[in-house]
Amino acid sequence: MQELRNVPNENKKEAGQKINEAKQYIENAIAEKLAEIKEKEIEMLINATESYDETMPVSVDYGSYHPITLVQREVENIFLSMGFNVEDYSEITDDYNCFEALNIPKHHPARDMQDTYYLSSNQLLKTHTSAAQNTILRKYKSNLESGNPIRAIFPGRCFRNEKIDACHENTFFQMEGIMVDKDISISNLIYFMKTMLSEVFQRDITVRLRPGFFPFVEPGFELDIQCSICGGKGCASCKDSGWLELCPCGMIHPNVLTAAGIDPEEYTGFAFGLGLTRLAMMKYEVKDIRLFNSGNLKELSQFTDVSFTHPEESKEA
Ligand code: FA5
Repeated sequence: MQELRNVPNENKKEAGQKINEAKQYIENAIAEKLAEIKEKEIEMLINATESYDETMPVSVDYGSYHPITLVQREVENIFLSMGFNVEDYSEITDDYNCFEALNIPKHHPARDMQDTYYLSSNQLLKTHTSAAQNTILRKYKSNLESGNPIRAIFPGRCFRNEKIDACHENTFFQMEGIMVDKDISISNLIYFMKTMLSEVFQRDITVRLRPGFFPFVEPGFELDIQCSICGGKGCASCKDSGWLELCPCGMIHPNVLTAAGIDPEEYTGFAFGLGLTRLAMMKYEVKDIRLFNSGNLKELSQFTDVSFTHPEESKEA
């Protein structure tokens, strides 16, 4: 076809027809051969003497941890060693916990950035792990009365109506952390963030802290990590900025403490919302966040050093 332009004009029509005929002939021959092969395959399967017994134990590796599970456990262990409780929280919440208890009243513009699935009876799929703050603060409020701090982390899956790209998913994981006591300050917050990041990465990483607005903290910060895919030069994974928003944080707003029945005159605290999926991206240098929900076992299983074998096989071993 490419050579057709070199054929003299008067012969072009005839040459074009002949090429098309030849193309058609080859395509038909391939289709016929494929059909023949398929038929033979089916025949072989029908006549096979060997049969597949699905009750037999499998002899290959059985599976592996998902990279988000790996990084989640790592962060959990770091905070456990610093006296934090690990809390679980449902994926379905309500308007009060997801927004109102967090100083985001109805019609507040901050809601526009976190659209989600609304279910019946005023329930919704949680848009951020902050949705558990009120519940956890109430659960551990008695700690304060007995002179102990509240220290908790709560990982979880979040859902948002997002324009999906290399660093945004509609379903992703965050890990929230809170600490409340007398005299908790921004220095405490920075200490915990630094400790967590240096333990997770075990290498030098560049982060930056800048002011950020979240109605449930005052002051609020954005903690960004320099993109480990491009080393800060700018690429698709960081939307060409060289930085990735990783862990917004700040001092818990007095209204949030009050909503949980804690006196903000007496106690202060910090909160952070770590993007776990993005942390896994940066730690394992995964270029595209969509890999995590893809079910691509070949790629997802490469980060773990633990693989499962079938229970029967491990018994034999
Ligand atoms: C929040 O969700 C706040 N609740 C965080 C917070 C908690 C602030 C406590 C202050 C105090 P944000 O929408 O920026 O903030 O999300 C937090 C992190 O989650 C982001 O920095 C990012 O790492 C991750 N994240 C957010 N949206 C997505 C998404 N669509 N895909 C993947 N990760 C996301």
